[in-house]
Amino acid sequence: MATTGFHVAVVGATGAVGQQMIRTLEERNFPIRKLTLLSSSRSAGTVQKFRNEEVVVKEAKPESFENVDIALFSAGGNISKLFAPEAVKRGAIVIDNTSAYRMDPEVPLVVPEVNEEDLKLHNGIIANPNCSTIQMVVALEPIRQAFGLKKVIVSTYQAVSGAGAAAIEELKNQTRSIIENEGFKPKILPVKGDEKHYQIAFNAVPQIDKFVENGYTFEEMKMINETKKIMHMPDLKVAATCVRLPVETGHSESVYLEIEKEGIDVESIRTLLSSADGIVLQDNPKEQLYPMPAHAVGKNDVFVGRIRKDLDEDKGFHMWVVSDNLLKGAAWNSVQIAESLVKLELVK
Ligand code: NAP
Ligand code: 3JN
Repeated sequence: MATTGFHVAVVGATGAVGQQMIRTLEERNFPIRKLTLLSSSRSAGTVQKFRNEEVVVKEAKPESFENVDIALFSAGGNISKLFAPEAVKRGAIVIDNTSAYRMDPEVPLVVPEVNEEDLKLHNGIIANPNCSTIQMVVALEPIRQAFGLKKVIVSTYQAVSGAGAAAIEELKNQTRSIIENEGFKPKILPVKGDEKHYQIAFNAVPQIDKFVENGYTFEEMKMINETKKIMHMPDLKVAATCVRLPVETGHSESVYLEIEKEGIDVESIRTLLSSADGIVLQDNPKEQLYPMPAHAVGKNDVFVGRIRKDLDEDKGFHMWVVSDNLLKGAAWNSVQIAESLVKLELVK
């Protein structure tokens, strides 16, 4: 390990997101002098490779955060509630991937392409938004800046990796069982620990996270509330329907948006998005060019295509937005926040 740089801790290091965090820190060559990997007692003692060195995973405890500069959390909201204050008390800046602090007015909720400046307001904890929110706001922000934004209606097509390592196994095992004509019992999806579980292989399930009393799911309410907070638009009209598909990784979204300005054509939106930070435009119907999750896996960008003007509403547009939910939706956005903290000299 290097002798200069930061002491970074990853909480939930053995999970689907944590594994991507370790890989992303390595790929980005983030300045690290010490890496602490934390999990529950179940995975404590296992070994992870980082920069050709072996790092032993330890059980997360309050004292694990002594001398840590930056702690990346992705072990669920309860673990963040338990340990993030312990990390901050010991001088660390926490970048939290869970929903535990996202709507706390004292906690910035940050997507660097949209609201990097909000990092300056942090009090020790910075929240990473939900994966579905992140890719959508990256695509919306350049449009909002140029033409204003009035309304957003989104339907998502979400990959199983968003529900963790066990959900990926469930999709693979069910697919195999169905092809081999063997019986199977759904155990994890749509919500781990819930009463009912449904087949995900060769299916589409219109439930991600539990239901709220208003008939929406928590995932849908996260998209609605987080979008307003990140974009500083409390009055933005947002509606969401979130659906789980039998895709391993890569969330897709059909986004309908209404802008403020009149008379804008599709080409103007294409031009805008083609040079926007973090976006790759893939939009050429004649050549059947459009984004797809299988092509987005392993990439940090948000891919946008199928941009069309609504046939009835002059200010209405449709677009298709795809991104790797474990990277820009989670690990990369968190490491990007850490890079922004270094750039803005908010961590020393
Ligand atoms: P996962 O694959 O199930 O992994 C869970 C991780 O949490 C494992 O490393 C697990 O360690 C660890 N963990 C569990 N209990 C713990 C404890 N008591 N103390 C310390 N670590 C503990 O789940 P995942 O998909 O990586 O997601 C993890 C969390 O990240 C989610 O619950 C969610 O809050 C957040 N997340 C956010 C987004 C987003 O949209 N930004 C997307 C996905 C997930 P063991 O190996 O020891 O069990
Ligand atoms: O299901 C997905 O595609 C994204 C899931 C995210 C998630 C899963 C479990 C708990 C979250 C999240 O980040 O919103 C949480 C949570 O922390 O509430």
